[in-house]
Amino acid sequence: MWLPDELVFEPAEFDAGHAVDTDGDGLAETMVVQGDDGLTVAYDLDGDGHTDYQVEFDPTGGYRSWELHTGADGAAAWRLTDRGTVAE
Ligand SMILES: [Ca+2]
Ligand SMILES: [Ca+2]
Repeated sequence: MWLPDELVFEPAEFDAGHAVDTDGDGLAETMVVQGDDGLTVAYDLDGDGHTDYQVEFDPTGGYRSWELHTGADGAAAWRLTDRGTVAE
């Protein structure tokens, strides 16, 4: 069962020009965006140029992680995989 806010999730537009290669495989897969409402870390894990995993941090230390999930019918949808508070 999916919560309504999962259905309206809009991932960050992945920009390889501003991404970094954190695992050294030659593909820049991690992009960090500092916004007015917090920090967003977007990942293009399969290298297709589009975000498929994203973690959002709000100014109060809360976070949510989202994953692009492809179902058995091939349809892709975002779902919330974790949420919580970063330990201080
Ligand atoms: Ca990489
Ligand atoms: Ca991708």
